[in-house]
Amino acid sequence: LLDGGMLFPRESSSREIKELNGLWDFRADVSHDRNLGFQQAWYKSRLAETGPVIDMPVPASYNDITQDPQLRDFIGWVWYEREVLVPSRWVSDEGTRVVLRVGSAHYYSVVWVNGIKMTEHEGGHLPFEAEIGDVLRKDPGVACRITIAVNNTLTLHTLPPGTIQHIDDPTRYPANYVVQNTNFDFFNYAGLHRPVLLYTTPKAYVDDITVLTSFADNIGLISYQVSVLGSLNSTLKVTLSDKDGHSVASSTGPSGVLKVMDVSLWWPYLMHESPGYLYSMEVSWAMFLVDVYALPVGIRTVQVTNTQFLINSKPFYFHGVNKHEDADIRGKGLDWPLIVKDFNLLKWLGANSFRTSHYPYAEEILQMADRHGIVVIDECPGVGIADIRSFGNASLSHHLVVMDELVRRDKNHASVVMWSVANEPAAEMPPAGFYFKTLIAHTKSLDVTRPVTFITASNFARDKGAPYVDVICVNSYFSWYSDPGHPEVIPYQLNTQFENWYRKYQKPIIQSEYGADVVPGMHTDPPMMFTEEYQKIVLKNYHDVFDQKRREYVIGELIWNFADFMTAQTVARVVGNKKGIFSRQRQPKAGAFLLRERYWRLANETG
Ligand code: BDP
Repeated sequence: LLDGGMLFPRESSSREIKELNGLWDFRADVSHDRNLGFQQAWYKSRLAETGPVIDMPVPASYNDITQDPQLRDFIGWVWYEREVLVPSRWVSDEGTRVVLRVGSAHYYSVVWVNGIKMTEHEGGHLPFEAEIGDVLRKDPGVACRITIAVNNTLTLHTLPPGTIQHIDDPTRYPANYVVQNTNFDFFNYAGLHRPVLLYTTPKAYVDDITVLTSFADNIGLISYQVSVLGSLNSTLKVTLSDKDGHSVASSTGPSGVLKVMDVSLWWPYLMHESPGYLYSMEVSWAMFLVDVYALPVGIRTVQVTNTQFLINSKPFYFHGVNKHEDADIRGKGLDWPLIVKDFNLLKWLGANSFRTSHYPYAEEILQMADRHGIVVIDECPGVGIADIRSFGNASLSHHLVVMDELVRRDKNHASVVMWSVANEPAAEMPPAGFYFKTLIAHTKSLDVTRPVTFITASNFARDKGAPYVDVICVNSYFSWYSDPGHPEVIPYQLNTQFENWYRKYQKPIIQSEYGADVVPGMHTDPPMMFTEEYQKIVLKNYHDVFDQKRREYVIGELIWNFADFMTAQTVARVVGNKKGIFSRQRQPKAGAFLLRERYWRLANETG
């Protein structure tokens, strides 16, 4: 297990936050071996003193911010720097911890403060922190200069994996160049993707909280565990308040059970008139001047039978979407207007769920899902594990750490009902059996309450990971990647797909991807690939089979994809993947209206 918790930074009477979003100085290290920044120790003085800098917004991917093709496709280290004035009381008071937190930086990062290395972190999509108070105290009065070097290079042992190819054939190319090959279908956006901030806590502080929730009749139960760091000779208090701020249960000590009479359960929004109910669990001390942290908690249960997915003991049918963190200009940078727009579109659509394909999304998005009662399948960045070397020990150990980090970050979200440890791995390869057995067992040891799955596109008879999942999640693209132009094959092939998987495993099945590309505004009759009509007929043919099978053991359908998104440039992509039912700018295609009608009908029938 990892050292320490990763609670979302929240203000309280004992904690302050200073956001560092906005403009940072930026330079890509374009030197031949991409290592000049380290050789010249660019972190030692202001970045502007060692070379030219440009403005770079944070949070955002850097790729689409300038007109420079070299920066869009850059591979290697880029350097960010920002000077901050820290309130003097943070520095003068020895009793204050000052923590620097990076919401996510893709892919590998090194962080310095005033030229002193604070931390490094591997992996985009998940937060990391460093306590910087001691460094600030060395030189009080001096501005706090934060330098973050970020490298987007993917190798066989990163998650997701990739390979670097050196193109250096003088008979064909005027100059050498390097390509990042990947086995996933989205642009490898990079940079400081989520908020960077400073926050304070007292010296003795709440480091982590874990809640497990259940209920019996009308009594809700929250069994909690609080870890406190820094010594404190005082009793820890835990108080649970309802939405109106009334205290409804309390306890003392670092672990215990809160009993909530007449509980308001957390429900998905189509299953209840007051969905997404969250209590506030405040952890504090009897003494003055100690730490206070309030965690939102939804009380609900999740279970899987061999034909059903149950939330609060009621069958739940996933009618939802797969998404991406992706938009014009900001790439994968967190963007509130986009987040709120997307939730509005989910509700317009009648979607009750989404999968965080193919990496953990920002915590801010999961908090929205909690509050709005949208169900989430939380996926780690295990996408495109296809090379046999990526099933080796180095890769597996890193994958286990990523699951540690993911569960540590997301364990308390009521909206998260299942973990997905990978998307479309080469699960038929011999080492896949051991790999997924280990990975899934590890994830279950981290969280005993949620089912675990990975998303497969392998043959049912040869998939070596499927024996270990709780829910079978299958992607298929009948009449697209196979039998292109023949939507009439779908009923037969899809029925066979479901029957094969169910006969072999007797586990509930989610169609975790299906879809077709549409260039918005392209029309033909009879329908041809890439037209609005073709997407509609593909969807319709899939839906007919879902309607038969959902009465048996199919427990969900997630369209690929919610919106168009950017990919690498290939012959199969017309400025990105166009399988969205919304365009990248979030305008509906014909398929969105079809899906909307269906999802609202399903909402009335199944919730
Ligand atoms: C699936 C992948 C997804 C792709 C999709 C597609 O899981 O990431 O974008 O195919 O090709 O296999 O559109």
